[in-house]
Amino acid sequence: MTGVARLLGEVAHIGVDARGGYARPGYGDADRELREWFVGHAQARGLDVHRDRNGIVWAWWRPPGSSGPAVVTGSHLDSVPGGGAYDGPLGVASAIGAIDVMRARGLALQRPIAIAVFPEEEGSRFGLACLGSRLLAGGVQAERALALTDREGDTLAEVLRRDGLDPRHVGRDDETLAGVGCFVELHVEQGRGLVDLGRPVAIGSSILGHGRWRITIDGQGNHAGTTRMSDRRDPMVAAARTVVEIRDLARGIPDARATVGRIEPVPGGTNVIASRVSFWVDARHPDDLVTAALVTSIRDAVTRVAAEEGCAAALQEESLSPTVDFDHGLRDRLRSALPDAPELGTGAGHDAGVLASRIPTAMLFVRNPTGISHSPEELVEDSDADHGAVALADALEAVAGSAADGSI
Ligand code: HGY
Ligand code: MN
Ligand code: MN
Repeated sequence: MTGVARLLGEVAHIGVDARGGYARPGYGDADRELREWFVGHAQARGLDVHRDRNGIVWAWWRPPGSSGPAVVTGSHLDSVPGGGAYDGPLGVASAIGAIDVMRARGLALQRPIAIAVFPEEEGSRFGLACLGSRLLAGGVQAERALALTDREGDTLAEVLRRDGLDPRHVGRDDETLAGVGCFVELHVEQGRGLVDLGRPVAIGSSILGHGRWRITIDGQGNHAGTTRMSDRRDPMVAAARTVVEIRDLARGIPDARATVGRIEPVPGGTNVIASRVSFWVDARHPDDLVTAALVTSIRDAVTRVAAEEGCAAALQEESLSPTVDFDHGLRDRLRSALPDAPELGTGAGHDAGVLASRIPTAMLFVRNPTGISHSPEELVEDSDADHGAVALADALEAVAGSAADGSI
């Protein structure tokens, strides 16, 4: 009905991860192919498309008579390693579908509408979540961002240059933000809330504060066969013990989450005692002070365990996003447009969460029958994808059309 499933079907072959799901790191070939797919559809609809100095792609629809700051929707196209088909692309495809629905309704909107596609939302390549929206909003200093490196050791500056952007121009962009009245992001639900409620679409209420910390443990690299167990200073053992302690610490704090999903031994040989092990902790809690306290406990634990194993440990913050309560006025407008939609919080971060520090933002979530995300098992039924795009059209119309009183 809205064509969202068909749109997603057009990109299903892009960036397939041989291990299952998708591997679409920011600024990579798959990301670029997806971006071109989006630009093609936007231009085919006569939208005015441009890519800003932070690499965000904007597609503008300025209906006759519309003026003032835009009502913006959109999401991201990059994925985590082994990611699902909907985390990000559903929001972009639904934005295209919503504009098709609104055009078919022949609406006379007061405000222009834009679709924004943000790069490197997952932070899978450079470690900093929501890199594009963070640069736009001034949530990260340009020089810190440009010095970030990927697993190949390429800096963001080098990657941006190869991608046709000038690193000297990245950073906070108040001029672009001045043209944005609000941002409404549609996203696949990354949980079972809507499944349990038996509803297709929800309005977002909040985002759990979350951060990422890199832990490095240094020991003594050596031979697996000639080194007696009593003579070892094995960082892999210290890391393994710490991972279990992190799990136990998080289990002991209601609503806390802590995850170690990535671990990198050096040199990583089967018959080699590692000299160094790096691993990353993703910690989250509704109260930012509790997150901070959990990280302090983790720091203490890894320092103690490393010392017991004859190793040395360091913990470094790589990304931090505070808990976000979405703009109440905007949420009320969405609630008036979608009276049957329940409200749900999310434990997942989003560009809408980062932009909330600068402009009113809101989210819509679409039912995911498996409730699983950041995995190939992430799912949205075609009929729910249609519900989502129509709900997004209703929401955008309520905000853009109701702006006649000048308030957004
Ligand atoms: O990690 C997150 O919460 C989001 O999917 N980037
Ligand atoms: Mn994600
Ligand atoms: Mn996402």
